[in-house]
Amino acid sequence: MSEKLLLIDTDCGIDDAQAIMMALAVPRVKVLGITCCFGNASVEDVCQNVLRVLSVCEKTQIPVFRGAAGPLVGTPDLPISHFGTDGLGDVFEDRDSERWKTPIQTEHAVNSMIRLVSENTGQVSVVALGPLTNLALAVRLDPSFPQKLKNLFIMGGNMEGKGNRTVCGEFNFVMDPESAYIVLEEFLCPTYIASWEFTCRHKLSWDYFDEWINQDTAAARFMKKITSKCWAYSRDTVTSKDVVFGPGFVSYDSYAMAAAIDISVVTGSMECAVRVELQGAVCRGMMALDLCDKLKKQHHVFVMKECDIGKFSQLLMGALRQPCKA
Ligand SMILES: [Ca+2]
Repeated sequence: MSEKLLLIDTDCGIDDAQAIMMALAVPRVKVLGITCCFGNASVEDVCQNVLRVLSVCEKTQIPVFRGAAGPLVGTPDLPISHFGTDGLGDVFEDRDSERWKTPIQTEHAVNSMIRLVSENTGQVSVVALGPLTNLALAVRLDPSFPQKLKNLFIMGGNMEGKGNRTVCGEFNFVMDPESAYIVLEEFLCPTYIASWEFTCRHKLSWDYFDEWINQDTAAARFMKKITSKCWAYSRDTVTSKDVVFGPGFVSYDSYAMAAAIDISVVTGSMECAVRVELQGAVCRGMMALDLCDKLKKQHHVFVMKECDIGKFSQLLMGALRQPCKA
């Protein structure tokens, strides 16, 4: 099977770390670079978090680029505490040390995306795991950027109008609705979306989680550590996810990553036009599905609906079997 080229755009919190590890664990996947965006934490923390993940997986040859520090419009709604103030559960004492700052590339994330995709036209899958600010900036700097992609996988948005950050808004889209709008209007490449509801509807059990983090590997010990004090991984915490979908463990970003690695993980999807609401008092940042073609948009996306949970859980289990031999 031929090698898959991935470019990962992330606001590296704990679930991003899980998704990135999933990609690093698959031998036929080559990660060209990881571009960072604000979101779960400041972009500075996000860069450091990615470097920690690469370090534990012994993949520090993969370049890490600093990108957008805030949304296109307005100020970032920080600090976010879903995964701790640093995005990785506030368990490390060497935050901001030179070890985690020095390796960050000097090239800006958006320039690096355009360069890496242009060097591999038609071959790169972009996996977007955070606010879509870097991608929106990329299409503004290079309008041909989307058509140079092989495809685009996004974790974000809604398919049922249910929200986690706001009443109807999913975190990644609500953090920068204008960027989400630009990407879904202007990226005409094949686009696959793992919405918040899709990920929650395919949650895994806490028994799976326990087995997963108790594997005897460096990556599993790392995951056990970063989830140890995080309220989002406490069985006693009731979140909006639990209220709407029932209890369980959801590795949100990993669903978009799994689809990028092996599209057969997605066993059903809705093919339709979508648009992000920018004006609504309640619905700003919500993704609307145009199932009856009212918008008359030519470009349709694939909104994931069904998942092969067996394949998904195997890919996720493998994510923590690292470092693995090349
Ligand atoms: Ca994320």
